[in-house]
Amino acid sequence: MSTSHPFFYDQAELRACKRRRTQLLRSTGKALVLVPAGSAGHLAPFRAASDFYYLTAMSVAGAVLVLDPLSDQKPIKLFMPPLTERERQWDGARPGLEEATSLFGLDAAFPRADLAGFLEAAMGRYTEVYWVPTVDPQLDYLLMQEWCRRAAPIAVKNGLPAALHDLRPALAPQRLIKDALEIERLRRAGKLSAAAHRTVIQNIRPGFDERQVHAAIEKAFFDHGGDAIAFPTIAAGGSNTTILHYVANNQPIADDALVLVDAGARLQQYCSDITRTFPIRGRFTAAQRDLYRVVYNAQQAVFKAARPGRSFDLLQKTAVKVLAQGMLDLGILQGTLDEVIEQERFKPFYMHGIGHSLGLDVHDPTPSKLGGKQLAKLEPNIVMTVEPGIYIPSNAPGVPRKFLGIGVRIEDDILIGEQGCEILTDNDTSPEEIEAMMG
Ligand SMILES: [Mn+2]
Repeated sequence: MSTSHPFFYDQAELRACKRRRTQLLRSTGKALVLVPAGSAGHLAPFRAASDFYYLTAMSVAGAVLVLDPLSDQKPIKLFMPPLTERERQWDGARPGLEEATSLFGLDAAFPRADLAGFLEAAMGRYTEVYWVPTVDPQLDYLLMQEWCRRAAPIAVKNGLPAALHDLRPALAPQRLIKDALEIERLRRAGKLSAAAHRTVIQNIRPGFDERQVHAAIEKAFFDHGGDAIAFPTIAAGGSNTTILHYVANNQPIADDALVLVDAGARLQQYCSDITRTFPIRGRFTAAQRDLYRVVYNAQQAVFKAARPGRSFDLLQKTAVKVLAQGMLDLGILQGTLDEVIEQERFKPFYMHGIGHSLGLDVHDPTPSKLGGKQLAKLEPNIVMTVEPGIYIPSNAPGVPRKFLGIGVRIEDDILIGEQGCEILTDNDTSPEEIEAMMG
């Protein structure tokens, strides 16, 4: 990996951003578009809001990208706080107004202080405005103020105010389908994160507690070239494996317990999301192995089903079928497969979706979640997680005792291709492979 310039990763990404802006302009047409980067917290590492980053490859707090298509000369504008000497001393260098145009290829850059005046003039020329709300409160305020000033009198006269749109549903379908640069980064993020998980599985020994597992996986991410963690690490032992979003990570782990690690590295802004479950002493108990194999089979079935044209819902149904049949075979559920599925009796033990879109965000925008077009069918170049699981609470009634307090999840990241799917996260996770890895 080479980082040729302190302000960006590579030229290809800057060219990709230009294509993304052009593509977005095709859907927003002759509307004004405002995309804020958001503001920085004190001493917290700053990550620009993903919609802003996707369109600029810049991470500058307080910046706002403006697509101003009715402006003949310089339609792609950036408003940003100018880089001061004080900031350079306290926080280090970052792109300034000059670099926004000379390096990042935007048409024009202005101090953030000019944004209010620009909006006052520009809002008179547009009947449609898209923006991303709640990222930059001052931008929300300026926009509302200007909208009220202009629209209120017109609304009173005509009953029709100018339209103000949330940009997110318009950009979400575009971000769902990854471009070549995004796929390349997601591949690398997936590969390094999978290698880090393997390192942890190979090195964890009985006696480790959850804090040490937590530290081990995050160290491994950095050792393998990751830039950051993509989301708070889940390092659970014993019955904590049955808690979906367990993040306390501070308990001892019994010698015969399972360990569940749900963690991923971020690489050049792009996320991976992997879960591995393994026995801390290197050998599954019979009950652990039985549950594990059901989850493993469910994931393999979903990999086979994942291809363009298949519905997202079908992946969920595929997983449920294998998980439910497996739990019937093990005596965890009773009845027929049809009954169990129709009455959703598997839900106390498998209560989440089979996966989610993955990209700049760990949960990348999915159009169905934003009120836009329902994601009915899979398409090439969607990257998503596949994460079936079974979680048997310690107090589950009517379940054979040996399964109580066992949770298993296996999560990998896939790229939908033309024919099927490519697994981005080296899925060497059969019970035999896990045991072999632990030696
Ligand atoms: Mn996930």
